[in-house]
Amino acid sequence: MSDTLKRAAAERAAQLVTDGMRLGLGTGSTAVHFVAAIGERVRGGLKVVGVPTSEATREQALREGIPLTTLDETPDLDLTVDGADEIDSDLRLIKGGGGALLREKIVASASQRMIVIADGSKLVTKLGRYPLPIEVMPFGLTATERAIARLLDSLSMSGELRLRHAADGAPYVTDGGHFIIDAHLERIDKPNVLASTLNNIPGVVEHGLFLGLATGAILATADGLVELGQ
Ligand code: ABF
Repeated sequence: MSDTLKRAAAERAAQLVTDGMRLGLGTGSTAVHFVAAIGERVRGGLKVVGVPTSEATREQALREGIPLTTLDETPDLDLTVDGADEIDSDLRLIKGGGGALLREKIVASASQRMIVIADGSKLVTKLGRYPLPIEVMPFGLTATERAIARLLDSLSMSGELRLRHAADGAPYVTDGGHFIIDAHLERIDKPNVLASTLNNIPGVVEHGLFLGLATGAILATADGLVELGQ
């Protein structure tokens, strides 16, 4: 059921793509359907170029025959379509459960529009139940983790910080060669304050709070598609 909903949202987003668009191609099990739908349209004659947000998406896009570019060649994108782990009614997001948050944020920031595609279960009234991914430098890991804990304390927030591990038990390593600390916060009352202060910690590379980046969302529910923004 959930995969059917993800596909429905992705296929609706693919209909918004027109000839000549420079696309950001998202990552994750919902974005996979978007990349597949764009691949099908490209094979039918659609002319677009895409910037993938992960190595996994790059490989899929190549298999689909989607022409790829980079942000160095094409620094301004028209539209990014990507999934999310949580979205609120103000289009604020938690992303990074799939580990690609850094490239996802760089690509979304280079895009005029960003549309989130998800099944309706991702819509929340308050962000934070989903653990917030924080991408950190391996160098100084423990010091960075302590700095994050001190910051949370100063914001009167509590929650466990857990280093993400891969299936083989080793620390999970992102496409950029960094680690991820998942912050189990349960609720984030002031996302703007948390986002900006996290970015002030030197060992923090990026975090999964995407604020002011999404311009629209397509959420698939059992009752049909819900579209927010544009
Ligand atoms: C990417 O994939 C990530 O930012 C997010 O963690 C995940 C979305 O999950 P799903 O696989 O459910 O689409 O968009």
